[in-house]
Amino acid sequence: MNLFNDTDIFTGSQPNKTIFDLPDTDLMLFEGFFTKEESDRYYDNLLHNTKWKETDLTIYDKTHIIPRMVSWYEDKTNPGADPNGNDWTPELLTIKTKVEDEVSFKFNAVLLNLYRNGKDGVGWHSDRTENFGKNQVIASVSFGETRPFRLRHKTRKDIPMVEIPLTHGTLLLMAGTTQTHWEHHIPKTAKDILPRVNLTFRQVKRQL
Ligand SMILES: O=C(O)CCC(=O)C(=O)O
Repeated sequence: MNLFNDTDIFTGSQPNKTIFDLPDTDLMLFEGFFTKEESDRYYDNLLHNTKWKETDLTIYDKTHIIPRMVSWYEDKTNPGADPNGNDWTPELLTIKTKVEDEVSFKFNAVLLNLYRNGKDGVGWHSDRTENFGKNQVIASVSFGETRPFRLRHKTRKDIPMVEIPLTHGTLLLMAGTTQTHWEHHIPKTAKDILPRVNLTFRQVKRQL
């Protein structure tokens, strides 16, 4: 497969690293973290071999199907994990190890999101639940169509919204107090676009 050639981010063996100078967040972007060949291979594998499912969300007594497909993988030895949950695939474990080596942090779970087309997206939110802990470290890997990732500070209205195009093979690290002070969003678009697969690696510690 030879998709997403419209990008010049795959400049060599070293990813292009950006550290964002923003308050209340440790945000780091690695463009070309995976090579073009790796990215094409993982995209194809994850698109076709992941156990995708539709899920719903209830807000004010109304249930909505969320506009994307998801899949969850977690170490079964992790307290509270579903013993019948998905088994890690060799590809997911290889991606996880490469990310862990880069960021010097271990993850025990990943949420995969599939944005099938421009009608799929995710509304403003932060990833801060009691299962994940207060200042959780999230490593987000993207394959496929570039989608803009928007971030806004929850209380500092003087800080402009940040928009990061998450290109094929990119790693975005959200650490420090990012989830406490910032929220993020993937907007929908009327453009005719290809699917995008996103993986957010997390460390789940349940309060049992
Ligand atoms: O697709 C993305 O880049 C963001 C996914 C996300 O916000 C989430 O999994 O909580």
